[in-house]
Amino acid sequence: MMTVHQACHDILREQGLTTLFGNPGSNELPFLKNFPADFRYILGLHEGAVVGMADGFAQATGRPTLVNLHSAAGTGNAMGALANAWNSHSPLVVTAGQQVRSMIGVEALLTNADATNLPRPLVKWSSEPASAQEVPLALSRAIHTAATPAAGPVYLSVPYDDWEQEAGRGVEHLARRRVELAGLPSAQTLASLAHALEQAENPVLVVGPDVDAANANSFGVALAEKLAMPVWMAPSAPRCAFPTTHPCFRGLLPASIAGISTLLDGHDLILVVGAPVFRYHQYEPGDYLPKGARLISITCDINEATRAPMGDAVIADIAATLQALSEAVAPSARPMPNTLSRPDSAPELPGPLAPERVFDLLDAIAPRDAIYVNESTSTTNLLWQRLRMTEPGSYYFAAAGGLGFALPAAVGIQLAEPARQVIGVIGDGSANYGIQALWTAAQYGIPAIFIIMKNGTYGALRWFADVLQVDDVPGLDVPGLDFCALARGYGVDALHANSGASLTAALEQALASNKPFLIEVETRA
Ligand code: TZD
Ligand code: CA
Repeated sequence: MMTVHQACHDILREQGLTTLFGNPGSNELPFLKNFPADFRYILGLHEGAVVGMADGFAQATGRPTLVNLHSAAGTGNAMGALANAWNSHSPLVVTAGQQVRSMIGVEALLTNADATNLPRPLVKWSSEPASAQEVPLALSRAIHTAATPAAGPVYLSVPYDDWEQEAGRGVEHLARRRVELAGLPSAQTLASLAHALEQAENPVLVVGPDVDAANANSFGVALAEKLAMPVWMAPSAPRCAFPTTHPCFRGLLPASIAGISTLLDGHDLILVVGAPVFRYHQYEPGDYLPKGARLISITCDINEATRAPMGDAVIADIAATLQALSEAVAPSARPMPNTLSRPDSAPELPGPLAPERVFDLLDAIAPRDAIYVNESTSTTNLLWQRLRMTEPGSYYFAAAGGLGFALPAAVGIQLAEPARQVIGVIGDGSANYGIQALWTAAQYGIPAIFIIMKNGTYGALRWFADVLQVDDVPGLDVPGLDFCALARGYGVDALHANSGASLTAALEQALASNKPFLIEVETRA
């Protein structure tokens, strides 16, 4: 006889979900029993950290990734991280243990009452199967739903007495199923896109996170070069989809309605690929588009396509479409844009380091293919100006702006990418929302580097208070934190830096250590 437990483990193995990020409780123990030797369990000490690590891992591998949380309380702790995963199209298969079926009705301790509604609206699909025999089918469906474009988290609640039940007849078909979206636009749609690009006098390309997620960066480069187009990164960028040293690259679009239309003024065609149109942040009303401009977006996400307030959208496979388009368009005779000049290197001044100086030193010393995970909110624009990022998968940021992503995600990404150095650049405010991931890095020997930018304040909120013209707001400073002590408490080596020389020495030591390493650097607010 095959049990539900065996059937589900076969599905997970065949579908390649053998890394499990979790935090267990009693409801989950029967699922975890006899944990197979070819699986690995990555324990996180808080569910926000668990989902943040899994999110990083899922984004870096592009693969559906298994998460196991404890019932309602564990799921609740994970919701902030789930907001980021939902917005980054992360294929997370989140499972949670439920009380035994016969005690759900009386709401025994650790019952996940209304389990399927709890994670909504941050999941594509949510289920608690009606019987034990439907658990394997639900798991299979969960995996394929999570992974199919637009990818995203799904949620599956399983009563813990289901695992030892006998699986239903025919269950063996599930493990080897393949589900794929064949999403190349029709020849007609492609021809009309190519025509629009060729006819435009001054086209501009805006690339977003799903270009990087689809590993389609080189097709974006090919298209930009053929049409000698300037290229901008879509606002509030969660990933870097274009080499920042390329002559066509212009930088990060501002995250406001007026800011974007002002900046793109003069373009008659705006092609947006792999991004929402647009992920605005600060409210600066204005025209959605510059005068005379047409906008076309190519997206894998029907919600992104339909909620955009302007322009046309094509819902399609990002990589296949960008490739086909880059091959279809005739080269333009326009001159190539000039490479942006690099900002002057920041001088060393007395006192805390300027963030610019931190980035200059880091850029000089980090491997060229380093992966940056950023959650230093007030210094994001400076980071983009000063850290060169040329390889696909070089940059990650919380896609919903929910803090607590970067520190855990750095750990998950480093686990997924052992051949590249992951460097988290994290504010002294942000670091506290996912700090427990330091323990996971230490225990599993995951050698990510964490640079804590210690300016003693919620810098981005000070900036926003200025934008909103609000004064005397309480709760914006975070003095009295010792991140070296916190890191050591979790088992991670740490050094404090308060000068260019001490930062460089700490970075050299961290890079050579092949262990997780935290550097607390005093920075200017
Ligand atoms: N809580 C969560 C989960 N997400 C948030 N985005 C916030 C609160 C609000 N918030 C921001 O949007 S930025 C920020 C907060 C508290 C300050 C982060 O401070 P930091 O970085 O020290 O990490 P800077 O560079 O000093 O801004
Ligand atoms: Ca700060």
